[in-house]
Amino acid sequence: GQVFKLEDYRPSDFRIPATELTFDLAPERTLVTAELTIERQPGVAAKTPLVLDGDGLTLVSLAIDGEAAGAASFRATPDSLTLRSLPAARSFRLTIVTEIAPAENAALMGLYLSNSVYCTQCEAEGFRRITYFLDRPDVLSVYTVRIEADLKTAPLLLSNGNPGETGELNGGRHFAVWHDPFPKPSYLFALVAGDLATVSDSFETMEGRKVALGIHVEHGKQDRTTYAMDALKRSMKWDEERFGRAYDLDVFNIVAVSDFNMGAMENKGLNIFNDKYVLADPETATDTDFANIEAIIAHEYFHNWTGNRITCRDWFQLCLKEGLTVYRDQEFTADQRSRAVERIGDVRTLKGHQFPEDQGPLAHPVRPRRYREINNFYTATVYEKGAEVVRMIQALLGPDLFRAGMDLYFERHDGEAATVEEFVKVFEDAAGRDLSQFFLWYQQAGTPNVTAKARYDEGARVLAIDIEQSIPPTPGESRKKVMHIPLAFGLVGPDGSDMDWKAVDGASVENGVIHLRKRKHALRFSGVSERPRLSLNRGFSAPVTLSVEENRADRIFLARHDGDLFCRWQALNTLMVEVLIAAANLCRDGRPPDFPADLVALCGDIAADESLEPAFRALALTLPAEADIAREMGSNIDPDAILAARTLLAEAIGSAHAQAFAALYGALDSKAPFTPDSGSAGRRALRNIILDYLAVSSGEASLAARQYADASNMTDRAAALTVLATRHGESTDKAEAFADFERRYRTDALVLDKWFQIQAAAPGPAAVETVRALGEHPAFSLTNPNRLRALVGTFSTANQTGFHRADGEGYRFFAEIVLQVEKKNPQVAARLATALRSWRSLEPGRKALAREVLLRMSSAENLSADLRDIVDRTLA
Ligand code: HT7
Ligand code: ZN
Repeated sequence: GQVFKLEDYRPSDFRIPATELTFDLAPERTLVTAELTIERQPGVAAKTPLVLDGDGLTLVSLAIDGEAAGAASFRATPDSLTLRSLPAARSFRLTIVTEIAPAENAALMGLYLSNSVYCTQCEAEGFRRITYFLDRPDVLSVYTVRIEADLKTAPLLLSNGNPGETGELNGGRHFAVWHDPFPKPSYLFALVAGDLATVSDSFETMEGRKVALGIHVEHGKQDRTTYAMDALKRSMKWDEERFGRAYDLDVFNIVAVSDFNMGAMENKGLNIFNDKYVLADPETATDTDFANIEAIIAHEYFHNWTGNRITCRDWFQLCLKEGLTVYRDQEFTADQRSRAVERIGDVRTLKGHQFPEDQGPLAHPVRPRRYREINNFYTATVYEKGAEVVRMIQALLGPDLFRAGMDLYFERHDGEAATVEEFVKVFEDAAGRDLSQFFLWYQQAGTPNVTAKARYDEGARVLAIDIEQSIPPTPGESRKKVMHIPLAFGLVGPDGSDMDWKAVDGASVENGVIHLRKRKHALRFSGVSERPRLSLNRGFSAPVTLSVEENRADRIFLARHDGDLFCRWQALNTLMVEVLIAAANLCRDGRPPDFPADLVALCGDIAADESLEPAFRALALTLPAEADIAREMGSNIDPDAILAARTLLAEAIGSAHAQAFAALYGALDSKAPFTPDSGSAGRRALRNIILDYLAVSSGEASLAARQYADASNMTDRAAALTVLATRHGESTDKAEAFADFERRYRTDALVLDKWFQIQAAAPGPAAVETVRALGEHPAFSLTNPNRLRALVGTFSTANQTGFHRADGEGYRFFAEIVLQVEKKNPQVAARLATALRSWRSLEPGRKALAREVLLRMSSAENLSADLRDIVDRTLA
């Protein structure tokens, strides 16, 4: 396959200032007429050929300036349309008619049918599956779209922009015209046609524009859109207040479809969503579902300015829109909910997804320099680490200069396709700062390691801190440059409050932040009245792996008293990981581990601490996941030993506090009607983690069974079912609850996904057989990405002992499925396959078995570019 390189970027020789599309929709044969106004760029020779992108297209006809093109004047293949003899005039019109079959499109890219609804997905390169075009993000065009379809089966006709003329046609057909005045790249084009129910609302912008809002869902699901609509209006308001950005069209539409490769898509004025991220009510959605809906609705809406009004010059700049927009949606959630809890959640996601990526064979910079398949670069590094880099810019500049930089970005680049250099330049210009060393965060892959050691000189009242950074090698980058790493910090005194200090080397310390710009720093702080505890990387100010040489007692102290709640959580989490690694090593040797009493006591105190919000307590009490423990171990991983250690620690904590936990469980029982607000969700989260401790320490299934039966909402019901699945192996309570859930929700695919998911995550060697059997369930489907992710995605990413079963059966089953899926939907198959990325960290037996299946996949016939790219890089 071809390798695309950042350094090879060249602007296009042609522009397409206007695009008029007519869709004559039919499932098996849709005709697409594209009338393109093409303009040669100044200085480009008239003999320069025009090469348009295609992907699997059939050309029906081609005309230039209204005249049918002679066969000798062009060459059409499924993948390109080349015109060699073009009119001498700078500007001319092309009329291209192509024929496509939406009903046959299982890749879910381009125009396809989802439950009889026509819909499109064009990012990154799906538009070329609809018509021949300059399908690259720096070619911006003004679109006018006419849709013709059957009136009965497709009464709703939507595209980007504002609505225009509509009317009836012969033969039971009708049409609608849409016009989007904002020039946009082809990846933001969208069309929807089908029979959907519409929920309407409105929003008045700060500029006085009255915007008609529509959410379109399957008939009968209208009541499940209340939360999404509310989240949309809150997002619109927040972007005005926080960033001064108002919406710019007369309508904003959201459509929910059930077959979708990712979460959602920010098409201009017409966001298309995976229905999982729109539909929610207390009976069918968990608190996590509500939170995801709020975040994704916000994320796609925020793209209107960061992605659509200012788009990317090329796909290497993907983080320009994605990292920035994730940062914006994280800030939105922090303002809507609890900032500390949101930050801890975001860091858990980063460490759980991005750190393993950055530390394995698929590592790449936030702005990659090369790719074979762009679909494989919608990664945690581009999105989540990309957001961390923006967060660091805001930390370096402070809120006011950051806002000034953002204002300058919108002012300078509105309507353009921009680069990461241009983005960073606005902050340099707004703040008068040099960010050239900082820019390495975009260019170098790998998670920096930072080590720190503090020494206190009582006589001199001086604290000395030695800090060192190193960045491990990553694929294709063996030598790393020294980065600019901002570490927020505090010195915590004996009473738990922050102490005063004075930096002796003022150059590296500014506003409570240590700026590492060299490999090694020896810092000194004077005027420190007593021996402090060092609270470092507060709020996770830099996405690094930090090891502070300190004694356990200091860490326990920080876990109890650090004024920075993120660091308090981090200290406790680090203590747990250390203890669990030691315990896993003992379990592996068949020796019983022992858990330190101070840590067990601390967990009880946190559970009982009413001064802490319940959501924080729930996060603190959540033991590091098996995969987190594995990542911290780094090598020679035996998932069975890790599971054993984790279960024993849960038992130890649960038994030590059995009475107090039972009382807390009772006290948190709410009879009030369900509300999805973060305070109520936090109380449910705490109660459900306590249920897990009570279950594992008592071995009694009755409590979880009762909660399952009495549950008045899906959060409590699913939590009880999870406890039954993970803590009560073969009980009849468990069997009955699972049977009941299936009966209740068998016709509701999104809810039944939870049933697939919970079973797929249940640990132990039998999981492979369970998952294999569930693959035969009538509600399961290999072609629906949500079903596939619920069952196979969960099994491979959230079931360490099942997937990594010692005999390799988990891997073999997984490879079978990936190869089947790949034939229809390569993009989803490739994403699933990344579950094997950390195979080199496994113990030798599993490592050899994992390598075997990777090699088997690699030698499969006709491997798609998507899967080939992932498998080759994973094995390299
Ligand atoms: N920008 C969107 C990415 C996306 C996507 C990419 C490739 C293939 C299918 C896709 N669906 C959505 C979503 C976002 O980040 O907002
Ligand atoms: Zn996005």
